[in-house]
Amino acid sequence: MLPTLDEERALPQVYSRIPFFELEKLGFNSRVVVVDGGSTDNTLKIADELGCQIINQWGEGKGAGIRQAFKEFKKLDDDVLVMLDSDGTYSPEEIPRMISSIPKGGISIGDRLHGNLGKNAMTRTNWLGNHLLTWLAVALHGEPVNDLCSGFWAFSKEAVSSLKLNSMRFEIEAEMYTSCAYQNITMKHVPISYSKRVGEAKLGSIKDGTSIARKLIIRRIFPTPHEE
Ligand SMILES: Nc1nc2c(ncn2[C@@H]2O[C@H](COP(=O)(O)OP(=O)(O)OP(=O)(O)O)[C@@H](O)[C@H]2O)c(=O)[nH]1
Ligand SMILES: [Mg+2]
Repeated sequence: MLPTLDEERALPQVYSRIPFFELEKLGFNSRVVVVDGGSTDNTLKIADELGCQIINQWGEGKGAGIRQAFKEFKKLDDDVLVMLDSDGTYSPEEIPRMISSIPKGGISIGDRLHGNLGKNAMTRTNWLGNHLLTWLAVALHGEPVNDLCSGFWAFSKEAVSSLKLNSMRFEIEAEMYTSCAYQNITMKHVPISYSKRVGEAKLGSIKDGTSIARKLIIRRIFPTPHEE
């Protein structure tokens, strides 16, 4: 699953790096689903030309899009779901390793902070923010996590069914972590590579960092959302 919002430059590169043949050798019959938050560039046209299935999300925000894609996934009988940002920061070549690291019924989370962090891949502000938010998550919720805001996750079918989420924007990953903590979903942390983004960032470090911290605090008081 590739969440997109105006990623016309990065999407073809990300798609072409997906190791379909290697996945097939591992026994997976894979396909690519693009969940789009209302791109106004050529993202949708490109996704269509590449043969991706497209989900046009209702509403805005990465969280809303991912939750909608989870709903669609739950209707199917697929074994595994892999999600990575479509901005060229993550390495699709690492998908097989992420999948083989999934614990039984659990989730593997790509860890950029103890992985191969490329030069200029993350701004200093984001580096600090990622460490602070990860620390805050563990301080509040107790479960170990190495890289709270990672955009590269691999889920077992059971884990997708158990997650309880209501995030609209970039708090979604933090809430996936808190849901793992409260729904007893096993997490495995897998060191991954992280590179400089292609195209414009949609996340505002301070504004979205604050929303993520707020979400972590809310989930300490109300561990699960009232309605999904
Ligand atoms: N479906 C959907 N995807 C979105 C939306 N907003 C952003 N995305 C995608 O979510 C991914 C993460 O967004 P980014 O802007 O890269 O944010 P980030 O990775 O947290 O921040 P940077 O480190 O600055 O790149 C990218 O693939 C975006 O295209 C949205 O509203 N809906
Ligand atoms: Mg990004």
